[in-house]
Amino acid sequence: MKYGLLYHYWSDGWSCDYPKTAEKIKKAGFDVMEIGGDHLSRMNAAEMDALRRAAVDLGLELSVNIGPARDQDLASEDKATREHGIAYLTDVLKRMDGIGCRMMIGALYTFWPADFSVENDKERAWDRSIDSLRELARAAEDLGSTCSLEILNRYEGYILNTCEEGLRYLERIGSPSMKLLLDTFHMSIEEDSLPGAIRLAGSRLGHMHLGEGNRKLPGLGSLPWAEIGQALRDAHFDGFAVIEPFMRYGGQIAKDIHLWHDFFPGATEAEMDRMLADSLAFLKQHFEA
Ligand SMILES: [Mn+2]
Repeated sequence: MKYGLLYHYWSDGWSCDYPKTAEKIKKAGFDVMEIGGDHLSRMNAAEMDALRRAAVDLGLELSVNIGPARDQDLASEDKATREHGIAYLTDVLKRMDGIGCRMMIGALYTFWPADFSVENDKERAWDRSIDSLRELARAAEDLGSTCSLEILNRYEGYILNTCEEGLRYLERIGSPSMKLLLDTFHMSIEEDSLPGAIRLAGSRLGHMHLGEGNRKLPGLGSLPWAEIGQALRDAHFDGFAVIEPFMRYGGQIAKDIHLWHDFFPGATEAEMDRMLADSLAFLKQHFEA
């Protein structure tokens, strides 16, 4: 298992200077940088090369996090929208190959966040998205890449809310390139037992997102981290465990993830660095027992 961090930690907006951020993430002790798929999809050849070289020079592995837009919805009733989504994700997979990355993650089966102002037919959405993912799976298999489908809580999605659902869904896709992403934040809302869900996923667990129930860094809340670590060992998880904290108030990220209060008023970058270092040490202590 390798420890990673989502690129946005020091920022309150979604933009990112990746070579510079890669250095900070490495310096903080991580082995993996998770980048934004929308960024990768818009990078020119020179930007992709700079990112690839920064990762190689630092010995940092990469994963790509995608929250597809509405016009890229693989579960859409509209065939052209589904085709647009498949083409978009296939292009990202090819670009990943160019930067030496093999893991694409997120709610790839639909768009994010879901629209609950309309009537959503879950059964039909499964049929349509599963067909779309079978097509995407062929591209992933050809490139030797894996797609980890993120299970979301009820306020952000309706297609996959629990690990048990995710496993039935993977069964229907029927490709080794498709796995599950369990995120402890979403799990804390939907699962009876976090360690139980991890053990249930077993070898189908492709990726982990780590954060407390309020999306603070692991160790600052009340999730059962020692038990989560034991479950990851029991599942022989050897993928990327990426910390995905959302703690900064006041910018676009806070708006998008619905953070309406300031956890750490006036926190300096040095204090953010200290909290991050403490969290990584905490995780290692609880996961490597
Ligand atoms: Mn997540």
